[in-house]
Amino acid sequence: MRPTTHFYCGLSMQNSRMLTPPAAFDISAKTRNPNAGLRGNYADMTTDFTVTQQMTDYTADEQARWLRLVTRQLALIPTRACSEFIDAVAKLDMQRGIPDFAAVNVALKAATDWQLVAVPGLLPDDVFFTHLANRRFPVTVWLRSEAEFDYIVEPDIFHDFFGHVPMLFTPVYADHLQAYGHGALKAKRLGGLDWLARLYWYTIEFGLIRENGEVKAYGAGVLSSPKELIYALESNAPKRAPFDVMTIMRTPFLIDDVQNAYFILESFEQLHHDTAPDFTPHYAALRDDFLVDLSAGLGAEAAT
Ligand code: HBI
Ligand code: FE
Repeated sequence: MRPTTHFYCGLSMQNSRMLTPPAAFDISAKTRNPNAGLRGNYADMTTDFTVTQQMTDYTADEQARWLRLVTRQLALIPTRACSEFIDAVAKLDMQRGIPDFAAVNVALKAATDWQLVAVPGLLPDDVFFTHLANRRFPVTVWLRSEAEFDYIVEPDIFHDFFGHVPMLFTPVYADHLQAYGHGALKAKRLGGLDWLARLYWYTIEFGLIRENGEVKAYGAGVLSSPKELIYALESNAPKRAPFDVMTIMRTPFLIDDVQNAYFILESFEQLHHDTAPDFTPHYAALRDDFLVDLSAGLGAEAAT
């Protein structure tokens, strides 16, 4: 399936060397023509783009589909997800049904002081980052259709909840994500959003981490996709390189296929520490720099 609207993470192309501004996020156009542009119902949201999750709106078909999605993915994670993810998943009991964000928020508040907010779908960058900067994670309320069971481009509740929410229970990760929100808001003001979007992509979405000598997944895009979870960890095709902020910021990514490159953290402390500095001085240098040519390699290491 080839998506038509591409502004996930503000990047509209596979090779973001050819930088053009992302398609303007025009909610009014969406409300005028509900079939155009974004999925989701943006009509009933408040000014911060949040909605009320209506548990009774989920149909029996959707509950059944959720259970099949969760069950398939749970079978894959014990040997492939990082231990923090596995521990949180055990507490979340996602096989009980589509999660009620209000109930999860009680446990999440106690664990890391984060909160989930229900949203209609993709958000404009600055709205998304403002939520992160305030320890609020936007979770899409709708579930993919049956035709999208194996693959969906836009985030739905399965990607957002199964992929992202478990990691929010880990304090250092949770602190990093808030700091990322602040950094991204600043980068946007300075014209550096593409670099920060790549950082998000290769960490929060597609990040790998070494744990007791083995490579595991912590990125939501990897953990919510059966195909990519196996590919990212077990295929010889992609490059796997040590986590390096400046390399990541120069590495283009794919939004509609498995990645060509993955970056491996040594610890979540490394993520938090290496991204804590203010990148402002680097933006000028990055601006005149060339993107990494993945065909030439990244100093990649063999899969372990
Ligand atoms: N909106 N709901 C939602 N979820 C995202 O992950 C998201 C978004 N808007 C913008 C955005 N991501 C990106 O700009 C970041 O992924 C970098
Ligand atoms: Fe995501």
